[in-house]
Amino acid sequence: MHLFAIPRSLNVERVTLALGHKGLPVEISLVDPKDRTRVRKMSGQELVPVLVDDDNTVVFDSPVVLEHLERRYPDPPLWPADPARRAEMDVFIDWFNRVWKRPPNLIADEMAKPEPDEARIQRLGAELAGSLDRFERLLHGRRHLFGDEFSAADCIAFPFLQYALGIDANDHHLFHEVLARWLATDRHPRLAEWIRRVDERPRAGDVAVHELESI
Ligand SMILES: N[C@@H](CCC(=O)N[C@@H](CS)C(=O)NCC(=O)O)C(=O)O
Repeated sequence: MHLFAIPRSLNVERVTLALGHKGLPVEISLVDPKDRTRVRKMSGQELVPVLVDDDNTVVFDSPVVLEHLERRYPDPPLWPADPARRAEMDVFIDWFNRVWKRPPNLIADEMAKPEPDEARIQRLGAELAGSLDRFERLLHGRRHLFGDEFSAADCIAFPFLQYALGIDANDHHLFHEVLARWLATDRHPRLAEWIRRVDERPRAGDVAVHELESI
């Protein structure tokens, strides 16, 4: 199995967490962020992660990659077996991607403008910061977002929410700086515990990394 990635991609981290959970070996190839030719040729689009499975099936878009892994390698699971619980998790994943991610994306877009609208940034930032209470409540009395077990919901949310506990000094990605600025908190102890817990999990990143030249 082969995973195409760029360094520090949060959507790639979703997949490496899922692969780590399932104990699946993968080779990771770092793509030059400025040259997407190979990714486009392989998948018909330019974004990573792109997974090429052992039978050469090509899958992209992180939630779709997670679903593919679950279908093909169901054990250990990332979704609940019960159809209703499973649908609830899908609703969460959809909300996270379509609703939760909007404010930080809009803030980053605004900040990249020559004259950013500071009032708009503040408004969106307050919305982003306000979302933390909801995650704190989701973790009430359970170890992960949808229960005691680690799940697809944790894979989807963790790479983004981890910035509530700070940012690596070498991470200068604007979107990540936006997350770190607005999510910083010392008032969400369950969330902080969850971030530390998930951060200890295995990720499929310790495997051979091939630089662009070698793929
Ligand atoms: N919906 C896609 C989004 C993928 C995406 O935005 N990937 C980013 C990296 S996290 C990317 O390739 N961005 C293009 C770039 O940075 O030039 C997913 O969840 O996989």
